Amino acid sequence: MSAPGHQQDGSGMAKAALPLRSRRRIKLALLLIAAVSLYTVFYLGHFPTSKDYGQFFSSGISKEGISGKQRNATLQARAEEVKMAFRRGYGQYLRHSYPRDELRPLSNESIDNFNGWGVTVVDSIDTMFLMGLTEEYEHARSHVATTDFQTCKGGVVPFFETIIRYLGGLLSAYHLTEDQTFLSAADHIGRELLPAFNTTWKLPSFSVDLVTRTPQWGWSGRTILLSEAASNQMEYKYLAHLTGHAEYFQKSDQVTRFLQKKLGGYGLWNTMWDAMSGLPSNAAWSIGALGDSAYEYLLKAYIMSGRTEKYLLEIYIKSMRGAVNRLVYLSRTRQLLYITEVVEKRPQGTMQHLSCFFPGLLALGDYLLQDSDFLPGEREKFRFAAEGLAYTCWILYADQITGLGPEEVRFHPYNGDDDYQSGRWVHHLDRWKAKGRKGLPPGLRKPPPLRGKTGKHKDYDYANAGYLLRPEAIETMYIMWRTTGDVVWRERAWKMFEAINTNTTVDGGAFASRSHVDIEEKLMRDESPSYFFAETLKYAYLACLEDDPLPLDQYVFNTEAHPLPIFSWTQEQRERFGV
Ligand code: DMJ
Repeated sequence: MSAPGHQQDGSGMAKAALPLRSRRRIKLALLLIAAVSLYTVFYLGHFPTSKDYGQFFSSGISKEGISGKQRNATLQARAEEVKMAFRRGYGQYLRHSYPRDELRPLSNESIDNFNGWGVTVVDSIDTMFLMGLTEEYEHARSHVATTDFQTCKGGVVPFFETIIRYLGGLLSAYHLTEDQTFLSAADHIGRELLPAFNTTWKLPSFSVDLVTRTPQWGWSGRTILLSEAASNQMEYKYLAHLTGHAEYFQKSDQVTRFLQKKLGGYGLWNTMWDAMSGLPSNAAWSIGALGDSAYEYLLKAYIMSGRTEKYLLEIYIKSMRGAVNRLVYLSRTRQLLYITEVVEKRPQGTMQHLSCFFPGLLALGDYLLQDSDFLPGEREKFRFAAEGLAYTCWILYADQITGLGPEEVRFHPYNGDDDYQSGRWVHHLDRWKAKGRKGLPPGLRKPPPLRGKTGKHKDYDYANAGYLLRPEAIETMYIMWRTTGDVVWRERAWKMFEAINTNTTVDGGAFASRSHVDIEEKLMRDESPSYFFAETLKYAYLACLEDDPLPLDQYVFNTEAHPLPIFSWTQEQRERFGV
């Protein structure tokens, strides 16, 4: 009941009864509530609607706010911009370095770091084909037709890099164009690399001597590096399907059969193995360097060959369980979710750019697999991890002055000092569930970017502040968009491309790695890796296309972003290969 003589407003509040100070306080509180709601909508809650997002990031894209026609025009303009970037950078390579492997963009010199067979050309064929760059494509085709993929300086070629860049590139070029030139070259390279498997445990060696046809070893001595040994199934199995050569299937398959037996109780593999004893030679688990594509190929090879090798699915799920439970942590103040290397059971607190493929892999698994492939509750956990980690990969770009993502950061330990363990995400998630799932799950709160702030605020320091033109983050933005349908990921991919285009272009128009992502000064490195054309620009381009030319239920990308089609073994192949 109100005091007599006091007017009431619509809400029943007696205006006159409130002194000025109280009214100000109420106004302030309302403002605060409005601000908090906005913050929640944009950062903490589920993604903003496309409309909110369009306004907030002034991207000009908004499914609801702009007519389909305008949206198409914007996307087409973006695709054109990516294409121009490709032409410019690749043109510089052709001008200064062709037919050598890669351009040194600052000195305009060249380097033959991958056999001297023109890796930039072969790695880029499918990208130029998808972009409709006829002139560049015709030139690349004649390059393949006239290159001697048998001879190289020193006679020794690295196994893994030759597989993912050359073999992968040629196979996807063959699939897209049906030009026999590419398949013949792929078959030749595939055959020449087979001696790598002639080791005690049939695990491929670091490199192969093409003259003596013997396995050779690299910087790590007689050590098998996990990712390098286990990332050839997609290429060899597709080649086996195309050529009918059982050896391609069997040699590659026996690597994962070996690794299947060695999978530790936690679902993870050590990253280094002694080639003689067949035992681990370190105590490190990693989803970044030395580990990454070994895990990636489990799912992708399983899907690519028509889901026939069920054991791959089994290891994939076990290893994802291991990675999510053992390698994922929360940072101290911003509660960012990150995935780190664990050495002798001790989390290192670091996160590499290379690891940013991982949320995309989880999202792809979620998109392609069935409920029955996961343990109860596991699918949701993997989804949360994908979303939280993908957001961190985005934040690591959005936080920087250049808008580029650093090669490696070290997050601040959850509990101060060296206490990384207490930030183990799975424990926080379990507690959140036990307490009735109030609010957002830990690691999914999505704090805003902190551009221009110090490490203290950002909650991490740089372990390596360079941006090496790598694809993993934009790849994950792309996969998140295609698998969730949420355009916010596509917009993030576009922001990443814009930052790359602006901040890694050097005089003359080539692209170069950058030494520091968070300083204005353009300190560049004299390198322009082929994967930039094969992967980074391909994902940037695909993210601009409404009509997907490579639907994820029909294609899988190898670890160098070469799309390979999902196929079925013939009955005859099944019997002869022992599928
Ligand atoms: C690429 O060559 C491949 O993606 C590989 O699996 C890891 N690193 C580079 C790009 O960063």
